Amino acid sequence: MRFLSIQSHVAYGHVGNSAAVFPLQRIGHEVWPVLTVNFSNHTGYGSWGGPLIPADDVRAVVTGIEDRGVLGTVDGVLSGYLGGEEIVDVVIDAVSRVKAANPGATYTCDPVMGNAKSGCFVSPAIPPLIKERALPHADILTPNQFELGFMTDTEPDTVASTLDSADRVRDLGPRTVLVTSVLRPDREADTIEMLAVDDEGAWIVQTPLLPFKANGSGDVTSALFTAHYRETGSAATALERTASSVYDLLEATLDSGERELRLVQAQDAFADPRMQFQARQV
Ligand code: PXL
Repeated sequence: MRFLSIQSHVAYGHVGNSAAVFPLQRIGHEVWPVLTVNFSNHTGYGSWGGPLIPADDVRAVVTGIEDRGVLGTVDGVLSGYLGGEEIVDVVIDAVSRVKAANPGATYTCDPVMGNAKSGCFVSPAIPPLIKERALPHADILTPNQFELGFMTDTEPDTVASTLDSADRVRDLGPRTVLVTSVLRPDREADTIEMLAVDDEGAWIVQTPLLPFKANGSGDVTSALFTAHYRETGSAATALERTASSVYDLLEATLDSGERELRLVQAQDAFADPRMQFQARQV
């Protein structure tokens, strides 16, 4: 498949496209990265160099691809961390142009806003823009539990309330929702879950909770889930493959003692996931 991926680029480390592109390529997909920022490193370090790419420049890259006559061959558009506020409209415009050329193409929106631990880490203008403008165009949405709460004005915590919030957000556009970092109050100790819902049903997968947080893991998760879901049409299979790959990536990162994802070193986990976790229908 071919993905148009509109996300950050960082020179050092792995977030945004610098996290999503290689795993997609490693499992055999073509990726056309469109950059929204060109930073030295992710913002979790507290300082960085390099520019936000002006919205008009991002749009010009999409237009240049369109001028090659190839937009209709795109199977999916991905977006993640948006940088500037105007990028939202550039993404929506790209999605509209791709879908006009290929009605079967999907848009995966990873509504990057923040997480339960750090709170909101994007500009405060961004979350309402994602909710009001991007969400209605999304086919696949990949929020963490915190972002799902923001988009639905709910506070999902249990499996039941998370499913309820996922159904609410599905009424706003995306038929398929992957909720990451599900931390239900009655979970088994030292576990974390992901939950996927589509028109066929809902599934949950549990993995051991590793004692650290690596920036970019959500970007890898959203990309891999999209590719596996588009390839197999099964949310359960996509969930299992994604959990298997991302867990091994995180474990390799933890074992290395490095702060950045060990994306290259753990690459076999993308191409040949061990499938050590089973999804359960809920
Ligand atoms: O992982 C999301 C992300 C994307 N892009 C940039 C980031 C982050 C998170 O830290 O800093 C530039």
